[in-house]
Amino acid sequence: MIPGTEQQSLQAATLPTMQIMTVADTFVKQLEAWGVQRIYGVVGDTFLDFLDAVQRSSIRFVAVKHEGTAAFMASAEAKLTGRLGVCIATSGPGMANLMNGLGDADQDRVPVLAITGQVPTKKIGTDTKQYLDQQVFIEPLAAYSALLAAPDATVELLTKAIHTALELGAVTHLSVPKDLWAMLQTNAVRKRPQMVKGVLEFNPQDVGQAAAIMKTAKQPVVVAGLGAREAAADVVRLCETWGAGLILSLGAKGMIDENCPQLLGGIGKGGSPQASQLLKKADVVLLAGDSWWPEGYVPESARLIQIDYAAANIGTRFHVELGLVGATGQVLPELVKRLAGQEKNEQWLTYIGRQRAKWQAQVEQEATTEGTPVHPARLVRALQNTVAKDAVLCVDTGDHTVWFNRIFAGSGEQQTLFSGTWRSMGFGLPAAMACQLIEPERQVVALVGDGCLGMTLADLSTAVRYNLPITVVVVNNGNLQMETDRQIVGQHTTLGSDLTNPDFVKVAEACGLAGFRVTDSAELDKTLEQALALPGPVLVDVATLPLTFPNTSPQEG
Ligand SMILES: Cc1ncc(C[n+]2csc(CCOP(=O)(O)OP(=O)(O)O)c2C)c(N)n1
Repeated sequence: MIPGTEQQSLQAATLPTMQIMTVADTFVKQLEAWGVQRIYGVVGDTFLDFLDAVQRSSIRFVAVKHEGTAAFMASAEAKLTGRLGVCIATSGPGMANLMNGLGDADQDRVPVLAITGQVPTKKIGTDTKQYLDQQVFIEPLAAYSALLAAPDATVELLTKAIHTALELGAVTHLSVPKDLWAMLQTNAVRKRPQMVKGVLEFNPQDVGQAAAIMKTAKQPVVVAGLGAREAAADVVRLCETWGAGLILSLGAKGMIDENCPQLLGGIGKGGSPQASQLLKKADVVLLAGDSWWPEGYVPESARLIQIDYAAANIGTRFHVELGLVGATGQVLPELVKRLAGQEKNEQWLTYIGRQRAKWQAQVEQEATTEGTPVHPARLVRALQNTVAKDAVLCVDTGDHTVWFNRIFAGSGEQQTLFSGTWRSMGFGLPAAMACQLIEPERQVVALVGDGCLGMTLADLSTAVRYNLPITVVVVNNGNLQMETDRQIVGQHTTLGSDLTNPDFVKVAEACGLAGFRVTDSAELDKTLEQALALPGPVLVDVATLPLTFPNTSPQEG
């Protein structure tokens, strides 16, 4: 149907009411049917009818200051809950602003639906203001994108977009021309299908093949990633049974109690040198739910086994001898069963213990460095001392991320959210706001650099608007330190990487947050405790040393 031509005949009075609704109401009811509770966005004239429908529904529209914030919030919601995150923007510039947050969702493979208003149908393809071929624009980031071209396609397109996002862990996108929202359509909203998924039964021979490789190991190592979050206890059990060292990738930070005796920290820039040395010596490495491995850290001669729920993730970045496609929670217990009772290499375990002691001594030394300004490691230690055992930590992108990764010893119950693969600045504040909206009772902390906060500063007032008691901790070193490090190590100028910052405490107070400033490590723990105990949003600006991160290499990302 050409939009508009049959609308007059679709009078609600003459047709069954169940079947006749505006596109906007149908859209909203279909989102409700899939359990969507929040939509993040910035108002635009291309979806005002949609907002009216949201107002009539159970869904909350979360109005933010920048569409990038909206997309990061949707991505963070998906990262925290595994459910669909939804964001909305207007055509042209609104959509362009969304893209950074969508990049984050895409690369961290979480389900996000982006909705964008489009110019009126009769203007599509013309030179009209704010027109953009949205499907072409979003193509590299979205697993599915479509333009709603007729009211009766609403239910089918939206179901496909939601379903695809959830099944693939991907970004999907729908464009809706502004004139379509108010039109009537005739299809009933579809209930979310109940999904009964078969339990993956591994052929015993195939699991046996993995166990056989593992039994050849004299120096085994497990690398666990975010994909093993649900199976953290199984990861530890496997390491015990197999006598393996344990290394966590960045996304898995906080997933396992750091008192685990075989845990040697992380790999990559924020990791421990001991973990890298361990990997160099490893003869068999099992990757559990981890497809991220920084270049230069992949052992050349070890035999690699990778467990991942998606076959597409296996062996894409490094050579894998055997891939096991399935949930870590299903595969790991099978491996534990097959390795039970096998003799462990005590020498290897002693070596792991020694390396762990060395690593812990180094961390201890850095984390207890006192003084003014504050050492970034000391700041991370203060956070570790003061945050709740089940806190959510939203960590932004910069040297503060790698200090966090290096120093923070989690309880195993905390959840840490990063812009893991996209590595965008400006993730921390939006992510913390989304997490606090979703879990109002839980303690939520954002750890952000001064450069990162500068990118999202306007949205401090969003935390006030929704009375979100988040604590924003600013690592204020006056620099885009991660890039300054690379400039210095690569013998470049430091052009452009110094920052001209406002007084963050004054800005916070002007926005309605409580503000604290810390310049000396002696005040740190006490101030954080005070800030964390406040019932409303608070910012703690910590003056930190502009240190070049240890072992920075000019190439490493
Ligand atoms: C949106 C975006 N722009 C630029 C970069 C490149 N970049 C990575 S880290 C970084 C510096 C971050 O500075 P800051 O927030 O002050 O944190 P610090 O490194 O000082 O801890 C920059 C510019 C990026 N990752 N994302």
